[in-house]
Amino acid sequence: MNLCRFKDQQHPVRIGLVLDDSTLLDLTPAGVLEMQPLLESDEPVAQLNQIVSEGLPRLALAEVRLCAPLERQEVWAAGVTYLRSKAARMHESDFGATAYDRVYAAERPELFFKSLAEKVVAAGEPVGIRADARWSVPEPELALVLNSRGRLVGYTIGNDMSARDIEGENLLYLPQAKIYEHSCALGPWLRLGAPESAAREWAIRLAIRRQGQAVFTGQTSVGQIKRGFDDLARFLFRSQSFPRGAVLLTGTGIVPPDTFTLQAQDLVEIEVSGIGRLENPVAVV
Ligand code: DO4
Ligand code: MG
Repeated sequence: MNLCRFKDQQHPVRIGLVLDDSTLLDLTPAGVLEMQPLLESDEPVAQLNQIVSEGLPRLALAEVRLCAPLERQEVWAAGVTYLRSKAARMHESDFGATAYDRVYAAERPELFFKSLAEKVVAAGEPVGIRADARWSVPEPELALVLNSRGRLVGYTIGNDMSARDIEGENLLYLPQAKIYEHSCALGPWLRLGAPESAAREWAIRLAIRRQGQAVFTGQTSVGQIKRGFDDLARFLFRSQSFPRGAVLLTGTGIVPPDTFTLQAQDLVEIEVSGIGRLENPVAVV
């Protein structure tokens, strides 16, 4: 089941169920005005199955604009959860290398704050590359949607945009490499009702297009993540509460070669086989 937030010219943001590639069901007449109460329920899929009835209006996906699939949750990110990410980061950073090596093996994961909900970019909106960076990459990541009790209730696709030269220069610059205007994209919708075992079978694919031509493609599998989702969620909720829930990016396993940097007007396409596709153009910020 795919739950989305959407908008058209006449109405404010509404909640819908994506039925297929071209149709969505508007849940407004059923009294669903926000995602949060559903995400707080123990059985959101069962609840949605009860709500969905023949009478709800069907809309063409092409005629609405999808909004980022979160409301007031903070967005956090895990790092160095794939061997590929560890290797790339050890290579980019001379005196930071051992930190990456250690965190990959340690019990405590790397977790960092990524974005406020209102700063998240939706499908189709530009993701940013910093004007003061010379090496910028997308990080295609599975995002866990956690409710206020830390329970995994769904997934979406995330792009943890990163300035690798700034990150590599000094570990203390990580917040500047990771948190800036338009540095976090989420979408296109939330996938509900898949257990971790199913999600671990999903493929993640990245394609970067420049003037219509693919200039980088890469692929990995969610199964390559070293840590369990419960483990990541438990650490995030240690000594910290999230009354509105949280979204947690799970790290990247696809890293373009060191000679590659994004440019303005590139198109970043991230596909997660169990969810869909998140596409964003690139702009300098
Ligand atoms: O420590 C650097 C960030 C790691 C990261 O974002 C990732 O592995 O995805
Ligand atoms: Mg990342």
